[in-house]
Amino acid sequence: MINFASEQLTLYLATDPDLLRGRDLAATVAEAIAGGVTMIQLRDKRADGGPLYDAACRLLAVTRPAGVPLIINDRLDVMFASGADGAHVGTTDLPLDKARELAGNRILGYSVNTPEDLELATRWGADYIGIGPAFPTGTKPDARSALGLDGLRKLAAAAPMPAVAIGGINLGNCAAVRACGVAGICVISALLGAPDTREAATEFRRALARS
Ligand code: 3NM
Repeated sequence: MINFASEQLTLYLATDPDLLRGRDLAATVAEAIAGGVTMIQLRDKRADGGPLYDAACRLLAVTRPAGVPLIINDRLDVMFASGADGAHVGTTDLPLDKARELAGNRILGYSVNTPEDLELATRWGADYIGIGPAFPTGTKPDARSALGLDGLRKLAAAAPMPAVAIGGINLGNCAAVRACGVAGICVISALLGAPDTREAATEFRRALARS
């Protein structure tokens, strides 16, 4: 198990099976890490437990040697079974208080869109929060309303724990997002939709280093 440090949030990749274009998930994640991704979330809302467990084990074979934490979206059972480093829950997933109780000292993230979400994240001790969507996104059909840079800045300033911004983040806006006071950015389509994931990750790290 990998301990949590806020620098691990710098460039956070969440996976999406619909963006793989036939590529192998673990190989793609390895490319992302080679390019500078610092944290991985296995996110597949439609997968059954068995395939998700298999995917988590395959990803751990890549993330562990690199010292990059692997977080499982929603499924704490898959986190425990695979030995992954943590879980991320949203407002319609397993309740945060229960997730915290179960996760123990593993990393626990929570999705925040409102001050009420932040209050819950604080009360139940989320290790980090994902504030979003920052901008409109096509990747999450049920995403809540976009916060924009002002909304993002306000929630990040009020958060006692480190935050990543998520939703519609790309190379063009990542520096402005980072300047809102978040520890990092969480990206799906601008990494997995790019022709070359490694190159895209390298460009994100360069853009963030300049911000
Ligand atoms: N969660 P992309 S937005 C998975 O607001 C997810 O909590 C969000 O994908 C939230 O980088 C989102 O392609 C989708 O916009 C992010």
